[in-house]
Amino acid sequence: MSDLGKLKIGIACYPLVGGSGILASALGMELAERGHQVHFFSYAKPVRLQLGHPNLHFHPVSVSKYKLFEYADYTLPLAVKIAEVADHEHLDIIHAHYAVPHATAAYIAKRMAKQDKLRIVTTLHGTDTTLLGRDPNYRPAIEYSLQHSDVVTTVSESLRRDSEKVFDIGKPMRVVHNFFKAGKTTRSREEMRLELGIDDQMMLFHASNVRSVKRVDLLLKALSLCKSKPRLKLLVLAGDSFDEHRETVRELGLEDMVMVRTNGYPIENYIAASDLGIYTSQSESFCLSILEGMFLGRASLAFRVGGIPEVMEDGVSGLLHTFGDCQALADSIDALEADRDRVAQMGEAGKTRANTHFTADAIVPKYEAVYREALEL
Ligand code: GMT
Repeated sequence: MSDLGKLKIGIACYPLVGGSGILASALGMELAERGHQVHFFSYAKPVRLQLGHPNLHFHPVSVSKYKLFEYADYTLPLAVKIAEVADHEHLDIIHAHYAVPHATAAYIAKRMAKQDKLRIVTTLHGTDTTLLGRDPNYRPAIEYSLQHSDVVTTVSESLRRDSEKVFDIGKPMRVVHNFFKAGKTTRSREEMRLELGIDDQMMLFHASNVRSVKRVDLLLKALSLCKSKPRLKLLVLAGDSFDEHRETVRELGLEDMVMVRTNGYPIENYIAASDLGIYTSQSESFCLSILEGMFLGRASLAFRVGGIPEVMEDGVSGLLHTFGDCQALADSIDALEADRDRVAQMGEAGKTRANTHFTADAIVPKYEAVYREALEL
């Protein structure tokens, strides 16, 4: 740590279009702005990480593909890179975003590094608990890595409760909610809607990696049950291939309603062009996409799962329904299609809530406090 209390922080995360990598990137950029030295570790540059700030550094991790290995190993090269940089740069903290394999690599790195003051903070993001934490091939290794993290945080109360049921780590977990900082839109709403072929229809919006936990099948089913179908469009910003859902779109006769974009950047342009978010996940620790919508004044409809009720307030900044109740979701879409003023009111309420609770200025100091706590241990 420097005399001025600025830290040297390593961040290990996934580089893909996934909430944990997005949050880690945003956090790193904010920490750099606040005068800390931030070193990113990943196998590719995280998609939303904008390098260029003198305090931001990226250390790519190369994986060797030996013939003997049926599955290339990433954990060890990641640990080696973290240890090398920790020694060279005198890192204070390694912040592992998503336990597998980042927390394990951080622990190995700490044991290898010559500097004994290195502290590990691990943030659980969701499926590292809810999916991998229940997998007997992973659970003991995750638990061990969390036990050897100095501080463990989760992105919602709900995920903390779930994680404490799954893992016995011998210390309390801390909740630090996610944050978002909206960038400026680069194209107007009118221009975007023209390009998407939308006039005055209500444009529903869904952004996710469209994997099975997101239950895109239920999203499409709810859409098919709407009476206002001719006046609706759905835009899916898919972080992964949408191919496996195309058959369902055809079966339900939704071809004319559903638009899919796999490279939806900047996301702000698409959200601003839309009217209402829609999320049907069976499990969601936070749902960063709902928060992104809130910052741009867009309300969402969702199933009441995981941390979603901590992000948006039912009936105020959006509407929540019991998981799986596609008819209730469809009824809400119909009601809101007929009452655009209510959609706008909920959007404004969400924006106020987002700007009160989930800004970088509200959340980043909480991580800084966690780092200082870890260093005092
Ligand atoms: O499920 C995803 O969308 C990706 C995953 C990740 O870790 O990259 O998202 C998880 O972390 C996000 C950021 O903290 C949360 O907003 C998501 O709710 C969470 N996803 C799940 O728990 C399914």
